[in-house]
Parts: sequence; C-alpha cells; structure tokens
Amino acid sequence: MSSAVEKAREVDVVIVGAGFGGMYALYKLRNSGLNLAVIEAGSDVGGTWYWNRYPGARCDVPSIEYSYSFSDELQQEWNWTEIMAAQPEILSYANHVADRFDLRKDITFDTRVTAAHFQEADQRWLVTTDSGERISARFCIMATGCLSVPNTPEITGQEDFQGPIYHTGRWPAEGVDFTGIRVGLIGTGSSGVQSVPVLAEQAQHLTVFQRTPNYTMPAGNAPLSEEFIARAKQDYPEIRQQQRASQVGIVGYGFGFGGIAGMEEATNSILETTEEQRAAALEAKGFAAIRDYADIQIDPQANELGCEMYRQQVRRIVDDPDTAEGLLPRDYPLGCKRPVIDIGYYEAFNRDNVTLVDLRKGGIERITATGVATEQGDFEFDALVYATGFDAMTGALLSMDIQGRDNQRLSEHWQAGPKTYLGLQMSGFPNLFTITGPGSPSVLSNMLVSIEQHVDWIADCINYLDQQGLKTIEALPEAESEWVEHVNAVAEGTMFTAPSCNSWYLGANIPGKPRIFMPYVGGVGEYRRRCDEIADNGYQGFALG
Ligand code: FAD
Ligand code: N01
Repeated sequence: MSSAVEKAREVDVVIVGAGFGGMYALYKLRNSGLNLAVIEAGSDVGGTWYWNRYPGARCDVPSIEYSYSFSDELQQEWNWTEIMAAQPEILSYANHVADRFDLRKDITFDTRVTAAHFQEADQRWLVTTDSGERISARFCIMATGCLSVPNTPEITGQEDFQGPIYHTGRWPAEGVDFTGIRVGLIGTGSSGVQSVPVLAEQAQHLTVFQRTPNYTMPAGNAPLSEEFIARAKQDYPEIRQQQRASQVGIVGYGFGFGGIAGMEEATNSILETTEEQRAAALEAKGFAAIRDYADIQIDPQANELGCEMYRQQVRRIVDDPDTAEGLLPRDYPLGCKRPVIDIGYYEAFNRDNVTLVDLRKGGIERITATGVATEQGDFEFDALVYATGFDAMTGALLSMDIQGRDNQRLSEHWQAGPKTYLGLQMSGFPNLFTITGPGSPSVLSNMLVSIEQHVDWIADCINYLDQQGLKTIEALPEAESEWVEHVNAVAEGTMFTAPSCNSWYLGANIPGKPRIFMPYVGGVGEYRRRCDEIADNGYQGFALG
C-alpha cells in the first residue's frame, strides 16, 4: 500500500474528463503555468460527441454559437457547414481543437477515475484510476459531464435477446449498418426523436416503443452559406457578448435557452387569444406559433391551451389518426422537460416501415430472444436500440468514490439530492470543483458558454489563491444551503417543477433518485454576475485557508 502511495504522480491540478469542459480547463490552466493531468475514460477527446454517434445525432444550438470563444483564431479558422452541426462535424471540431492546442499530451485516455480522496495531512486530493495509477493534486476539477452516464433500464429478459443491443449514448465508433434489418427502438426523448427518421430510412422496419410522448419542434436546420459564415465571424465579438449576458427567461415554451445570442423572449399571452386567433397562428407558423406565448411556462391554464395547439399540429402532420393519438403528449405540461427538436420526426410515422407502440396502452413485459413482449402483443426485430437517456447531472460524480474532509462521501452529502454552492463546489470538499455542476445554469444553457464561464472562474480562483499564498478554498455550509434554497425558489411555479412533470432535470428518470430540480433557472447572465460579484468580494461564501 505504502509503495503505491509513494508512486503517486504529483500535479497541481487533476482534471477528470476530456469533453469540451475538460479540454478547455486543460488549455486554460496550462496557460496559467500549472502542471496538469487529465484522465478520460474514452479513447479520445470530445466527451458527448465521442460517445453519442447514433444516427441523427446533432446539436440543437446554432453551431456558430455551440463553439469555443476563447480563441479568436480558432473561431475565425473553423467553418461550420450547417446551422446545427451533426455529431461527426462536432467531433471533428473537438479533434481540431485538441490538435491545434496540443492537448492530448496531457491526457491519459482509456482510463477511468474510480476514487478521489481529500488528504487532510497535506491538503491534497489523491485520485485513483482503474489502471491503478495514483495522482496527488492540489486541485481536482470534475469535468465529467452532465449527460455522460447512460441509463439502461433493467428490462427482464434482456440477456435472452439474440441480436445486437445498442445504447445511443455508447454508440460503436465504427457505426452500425441497419440496412435490410428490423430494428426496435425504446425511448422517445431527444436521442430517440433524432434517431427515428434516420433509422426509418435505413431499416427494413422500425418499431418505436414509446412510454411517454414528447413535445418536439422542427429544428429548422439548413446548410450555412459562405456569406452567413463570413458575417458571423465578423460579428463574433457581439455574439459572444450577447451569449454571456443572456438570460434563460422563464417565458414561452422553450423558455429562451440561456447563452444564445439574440434569443427573443416571448411577450404575448395565450390566455388573451381567441380560438380563431390560435388556429390562424398555427396555420401561419406551425409549431413555432406556440413559442410566441410568454405565459405557457408559468400558468397551467395557458399551458393547456399551448398543449392543445401542439396536439392539433401533430394531428395535421400524422396521417393515421390512431398513430397521431398515440403520439400526443397528454399528462404533463409543455416546457417541463428539455425542449426536443427534430428533423422529420412526425413525418417518419407516415412511412409504411415505421410502427409506433404506444406503451400507455400496455407496457413492456419482457425482452425475448426475438424482440419485445408487451401487454398489447409481441413485436419482433433483429437489433434493439436503447434511447433511454442518462443518469443526468449527478451520475458521473456519484459513480466515483469521492471523499472530502473527515472521509465524508459525496454520496452521503448528496443523499437527499445534490447540494452545491453555485454548482461549483460542495461544502466539505475543499479544492474540488465541478464544471456545470447541479445548481448552475448548465443544461439549461448553451453548454459551451457555461463551460467557459466555469473554467474561467476556477482559473481566476486558483490564481487568486496562489497570489495570496492560500492553499484551500471551500464552500461554507450556510452559503451552500442558501444557494440551494435560491435555486429551488427560482424554479418554483414554473412548469419545470409542476407536480405532473417527471423530467431528468428532477432526477425522475432514475428509480430511487431524489426528486430535486437540479439546474439553475435564474439566467446565464444573472448567474455570471453573481459568480463575479462573489469573487470580487474575496470569494464570499467560501472559506479560504
Ligand atoms: P462531456 O462531454 O459529457 O464529457 C465528460 C467526459 O468525462 C466524458 O468523455 C467521459 O467519458 C468522461 N468521464 C466521466 N466520468 C469519468 C471518470 N470517472 N473517469 C474518466 N473520465 C470520465 N448541449 C448544448 O449546449 N447544446 C447541444 O446542442 C447539445 N446537444 C447534445 C446532444 C447530445 C446527444 C447529448 C448527450 C448532449 C448534448 N448537449 C448539448 C449537452 C453536452 O453534454 C454538452 O454540450 C457538452 O458537450 C458537455 O461537455 P462536458 O465536457 O461538460 O461533458
Ligand atoms: O434521454 P431522455 P435522451 N421503458 O431521458 C424512455 C441531451 N440530448 O437521451 O419519458 C420504456 O430524454 C423515456 O420514457 P419516459 C438533451 O439534453 C440532446 O433522449 O421515462 N421507455 C424517454 O422517452 C436531452 O434532454 C440532443 O417515460 C423508457 C427516453 O427513454 C438529454 O440529452 C440529442 C424506459 C429517454 O429520454 C437526454 O436525452 C440527444 C423504459 N424502461 C440528447 N426507460 C439534442 O438534440 C427510459 N425510457 C441536442
């Protein structure tokens, strides 16, 4: 044991994860002159975009904006080809960044961090990996991702299935050819909704098992023209400024995503419209009409009117009335879950080779050798795809054995749900930072904007400690409690926390996970202002040692 401890590699900072968060943290802290180690479970950089290679995967934030802002040379030299880039292009971008800034030399790939223990004696973190390596670091940055631990539900009989089983969040790098075979797909969240139209094109037959229909809107994707790209490159200073100052704004369905420039807030009230006006709006704008109403996100009656508009629009697109009924969300409000966008999702159900199995009429009983047995009959296929989501926001952190002061485990600290100060730190876990942790705008924002803000704040914080000759920074329990209260308070009364809402934001997709609203809904701009103010006031709410 002692010889293993002797072997610990000493660095200033250990970063766990080499997605966009870990990559930028590495770049930024290396430039501050710190000595670093990055540990990544995957075989290369890219995180989300390394793992999620399923057919149809793409971002839902304009690519011009879903990109790093830290290097003007980088944003000037890279050319996005579509409004919302597909996964291969985003992964190429991640690889380009890694090459350009020579990031890989500090990253250990194919290695998983299994434990991180705070050592009182030398006030350092001892990080252990599954390859047996030990790293001793002054600071530990968890860039482990909010959506990096796939959720594979335990369905009886899974081991009996004779064909291959895939998870959208762990897609084989070499791709999968579904030509001429029958495919079953479980799950209709963003991943399922993106996959369906592409799988329908490829497969001989696609059977979609849907437990809860989703609200999804057309992505409006298109190729980018050279003129558009040239103008965006010129406008980048203004675009970046607007992203950083943007508010999430609890208005309208889709709630105006934080961290996107020029996102217009809805101002109209649906409650003040007549049935005829709503019908005319649908006629003119389709689903997009629903985004115009500000009260949908905060008023249940307004929400139901929005839902009815939504249902009417689905019925217009889907030819078969029974299938259309099966695709209609009914039991939860519009805006409670993360908005889903799609390219031809509903249209795919007009194809002869696509079958919807509405599990509300009878659930899955078991997986069999040849398919799925449900209470409404058996369905056969050759390959099965789980699009069943993630143990979001806390999954990656809790899958490691993280122990802070007095050997307190993070799993104990978070027994009743995640508690953080600013989504950046937990009390009792000095010098350990989380990138886009629970309690920060995180998944309610353009994540690249939030990642850069967190990394910049942490880098400034470490510089400050070094300049002041301080060793540790640690969130105070009272600051943490107040922040948790604030995070809950701003989400209260919105559709995010409606009693009928069962979203992964609330942990409701994982059996036994405490129900607590995890991201911060108070706005990217306001959040940044608070973080900066706290730092300017000598890191208020933190104990510096
Ligand atoms: P990740 O990209 O998840 O990277 C975390 C890395 O940490 C992973 O590579 C993982 O292997 C590694 N890791 C985790 N635990 C360990 C461990 N114990 N040891 C070693 N390594 C570990 N966000 C948007 O803003 N816009 C979008 O359009 C968008 N589209 C998305 C589409 C999909 C399909 C998914 C799943 C997510 C999407 N997101 C989007 C969210 C996306 O996760 C973020 O935008 C961003 O990529 C997160 O980067 P990250 O570095 O924080 O985390
Ligand atoms: O996962 P999800 P996802 N039997 O949790 C179903 C980001 N993302 O991977 O709702 C049957 O949303 C489950 O049903 P139910 C984005 O942030 C972005 O799709 O629990 N079904 C649901 O339908 C997104 O929100 C993009 O009843 C089961 C589905 O599986 C997040 O990642 C693209 C089941 C899971 O949906 C997660 O999206 C992709 C069971 N036992 C992902 N268990 C973009 O477009 C689960 N389900 C940018």
